[in-house]
Amino acid sequence: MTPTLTAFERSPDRGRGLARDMRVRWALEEVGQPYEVRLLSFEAMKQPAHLALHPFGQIPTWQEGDLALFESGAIVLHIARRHAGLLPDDADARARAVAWMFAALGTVEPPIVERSMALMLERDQPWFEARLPGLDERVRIRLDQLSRRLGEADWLDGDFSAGDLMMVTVLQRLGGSGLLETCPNLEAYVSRAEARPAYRRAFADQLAVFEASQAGEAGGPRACQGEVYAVRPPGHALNV
Ligand SMILES: N[C@@H](CCC(=O)N[C@@H](CS)C(=O)NCC(=O)O)C(=O)O
Repeated sequence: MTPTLTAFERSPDRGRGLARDMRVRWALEEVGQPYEVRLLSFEAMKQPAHLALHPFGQIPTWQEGDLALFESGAIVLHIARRHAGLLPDDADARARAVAWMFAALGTVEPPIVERSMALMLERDQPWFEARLPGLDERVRIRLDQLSRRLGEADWLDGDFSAGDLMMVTVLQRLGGSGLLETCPNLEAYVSRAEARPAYRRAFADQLAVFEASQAGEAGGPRACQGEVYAVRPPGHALNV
């Protein structure tokens, strides 16, 4: 059965591939599995039909027969376990690849998201300028540690794996911040991943969705100085 994932009907990142359906699209392209995409408006994501699939009213979700999943990490892990190409055969190496997935989502992503949410939502606060250096520093610490571990290697642990896929999608969220550039080996790591044919196919597909959404439409999300802003219903923080 062909799986269906959900994605933004009109991604606030303007097709830069930062929305988390990109992780799932990329994983599916890596393992060569076809899929369908159901596009959702921000309003539809908060309706009961979608909340039944995703308790937090977000994308992506995954439906395949009787199985419904949410959380990009869980979905990518599911794909990687079912299909060859994203996890090594050796049991120990497989466990380490999964550890890198968790590291990406649980250790590296939180300070990056905290920083971008502050830029998005707190910029006008009088204390924002004083807060930003601390947010930058927390990101820099993780980047330095990751950079030291990666060293001169192409990938985090042997061949490209779901751990690299997840880590790269997390690091991409630093685009425009100037922080990734402080670690040239991490910058090269991201570029190496982005050159993969599977990544390029997934990127093109999500970009085509955004471009179609823009045809004939005015207003909506806009990008400013590398950070993403979006028109959103009052009281809703829009988490890209
Ligand atoms: N931890 C979740 C995060 C999901 C998430 O933040 N999705 C964003 C798009 S990338 C979203 O749906 N934002 C809209 C909202 O939070 O209302 C995952 O990895 O799937």
